[in-house]
Amino acid sequence: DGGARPHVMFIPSAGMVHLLPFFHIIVALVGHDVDISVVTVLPTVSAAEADHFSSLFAALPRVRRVDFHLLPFDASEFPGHDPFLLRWEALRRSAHLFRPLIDGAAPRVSAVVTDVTLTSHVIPIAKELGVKCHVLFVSCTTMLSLLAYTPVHLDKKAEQGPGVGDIDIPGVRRIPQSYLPQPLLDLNKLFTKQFIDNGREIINADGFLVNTFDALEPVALAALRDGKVVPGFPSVYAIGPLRSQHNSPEVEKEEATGSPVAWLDGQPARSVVYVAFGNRNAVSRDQIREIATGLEASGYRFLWVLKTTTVDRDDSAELTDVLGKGFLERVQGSGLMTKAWVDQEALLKHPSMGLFLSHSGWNSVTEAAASGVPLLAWPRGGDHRVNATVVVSDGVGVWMEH
Ligand code: BUP
Repeated sequence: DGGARPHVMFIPSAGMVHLLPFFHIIVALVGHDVDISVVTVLPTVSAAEADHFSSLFAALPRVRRVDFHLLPFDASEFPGHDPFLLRWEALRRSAHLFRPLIDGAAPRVSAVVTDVTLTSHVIPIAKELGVKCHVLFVSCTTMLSLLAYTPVHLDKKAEQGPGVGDIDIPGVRRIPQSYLPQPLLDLNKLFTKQFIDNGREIINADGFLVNTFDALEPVALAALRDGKVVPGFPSVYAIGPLRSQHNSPEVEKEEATGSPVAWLDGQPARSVVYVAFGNRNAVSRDQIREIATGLEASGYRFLWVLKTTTVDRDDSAELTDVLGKGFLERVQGSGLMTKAWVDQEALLKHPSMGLFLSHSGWNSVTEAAASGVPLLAWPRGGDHRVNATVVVSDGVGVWMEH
């Protein structure tokens, strides 16, 4: 751009799984010769998102915050839908407002980095304005190949009859129907519509930044780069594992809520089972009770981050109500339970960590792989089963399929 200092505008989406990789890359870019602005949609869906945005802007005053106001959105059109999916839809319906934001920014925006949930709307706007558009992809490369190939698969499948069926991604692997994000099985679902719209548009991106590394997903990376999945697929850069940088807002947060770390300090090396199912996966009371019974019976020490609702703002249950007083007393000393936000990445690096029982959300998988903590995958929904195939094929853990 004529030697001028570039200006990168980040347009993230909603949900910690989508936001944390953005925060990591923004923190890593600060200090380089680049202007940064971050589009911030308010209010956020969860309290964790709000906290992280606040600490990001407080810690990095030179990063410009560009507030974004959604148009009114009537969620009652989609009863019972996940609040994060609804936010993606609300964003898509307000997405034409990104045009003046990008076009009117000073200094002129040189590149946009957006989230995959917004690609069908943001890529065309960036193209029209002559601004480069990269996508920061927050799941695994196998999932990216599935996103790219699903529209092709469905076009072919439509000729053969109804249903989705297994999806055999050229050069990558066959994904059995039962491993797919389950809403995909219903072509009328909101998730499916978004997935297909985004899947068709991604070929027009200028490139993909994926939170993975070559040794973790060599086959899927090669297949996309060689055009085996979809001919002419944009460049794919494996930039992971993304992690908090020193002095990042996340690190400060960990110091503020240090108690799980203090507890881990008192445990023998490699002795603790860490149990956490991410930030937006509610586990039912029955499942919680079963997990509690299993952990107690195993006799291992454990650290359990418990979430009983999809959105943390709604989580008012007390640990005693959920687990029962008797259990809490019996495991005192050998088990630590918390409902607070923890710095998972820091916890996983702790020498006393021995095993991670995880829903196999992609951030969790990369964090465990980067820390050398083996995973026991218990996929819940969404991309988790596809991620679990990577856990197994790359030897970073096991998945007891059931
Ligand atoms: Br909860 C929680 N501390 O207390 P995933 C999560 N995290 O640092 P998700 C914390 O949030 P989906 C907490 O380290 C990871 O980076 C965790 O991302 C961090 O799953 C992130 O693992 C969670 O990809 O989404 O957000 O539940 O179900 O869509 O995978």
